[in-house]
Amino acid sequence: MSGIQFQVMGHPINFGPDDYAGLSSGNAKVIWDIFTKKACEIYRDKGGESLGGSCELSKKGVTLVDSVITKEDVFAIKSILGDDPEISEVERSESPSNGSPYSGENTYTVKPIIFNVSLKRQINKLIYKIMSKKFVSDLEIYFQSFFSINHVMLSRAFPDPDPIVSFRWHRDAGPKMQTHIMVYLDDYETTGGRTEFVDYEDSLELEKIYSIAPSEMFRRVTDLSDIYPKASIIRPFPKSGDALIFNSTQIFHRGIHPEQAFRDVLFIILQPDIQPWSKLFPSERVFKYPSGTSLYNNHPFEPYITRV
Ligand SMILES: O=C(O)CCC(=O)C(=O)O
Ligand SMILES: [Fe+2]
Repeated sequence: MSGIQFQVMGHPINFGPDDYAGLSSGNAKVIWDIFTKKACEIYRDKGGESLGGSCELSKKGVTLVDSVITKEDVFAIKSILGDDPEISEVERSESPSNGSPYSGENTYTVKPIIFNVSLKRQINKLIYKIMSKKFVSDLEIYFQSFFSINHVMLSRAFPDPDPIVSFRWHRDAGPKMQTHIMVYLDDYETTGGRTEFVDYEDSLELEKIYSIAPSEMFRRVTDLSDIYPKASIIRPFPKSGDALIFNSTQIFHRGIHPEQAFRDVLFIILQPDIQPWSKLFPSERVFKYPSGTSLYNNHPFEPYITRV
């Protein structure tokens, strides 16, 4: 590791021998665990609050926050998106990765919306609104560290009688504290589209009997009642402008396709970081995903490395 220094805002980050061994291992999970640990240490050293564990998000792994943006904000973004499912910004997504029984089939009814300049501008504005002082401080207490926005996505889901991928029970690949904010841009009552969750405690039980690698999408199920009838499923009913916030790598979740109309959602993907989100935002980088299927692809220390 000689010749490489890690610095945050000019201050070196100190590592122990175990950390160096972990960093040299090339194992993304190990490297992310070290990064997360450092992020918590730095946050504590800066006098960050240490009340983690008390909020619903910390206890259950998911929470519904009402009205993180206003109806006017929703309207502003909807008027850029339009309501024609075939609008040019919307492209049919790739079929899921090769090897799944769905490869090549044209049945994948979720479309990532391609960001144009006005969408990017509007989303940046919305993110500043959502990230109020209180909202950020609550999230820091949950993370026990600073956090940053890894990327944002806009997706439009259509009715689909045979749900696949994110619409079957799963956990995402990625660092342990990876947390998604789903800002619903439609009322559940209008579309029927929503998202369901199994809380931390039950997710720990479920993983013992339903252990599926992120690549094994075809083994994912839509119904848990045979596998784990006791699971208490959390079923929020979001209105447009509400946000679902959840730990996507530790708790099981699945989308429910809309029935009547399409469901638009803005996703903001958060990961622990060693400096506040606003130091790394705005950035073109947040619009760059997907570059791969795993968020482990991003080396968390990379922005902080100084080669000497
Ligand atoms: O679209 C949905 O409701 C599910 C989203 C999901 O699986 C995720 O954000 O990781
Ligand atoms: Fe997911």
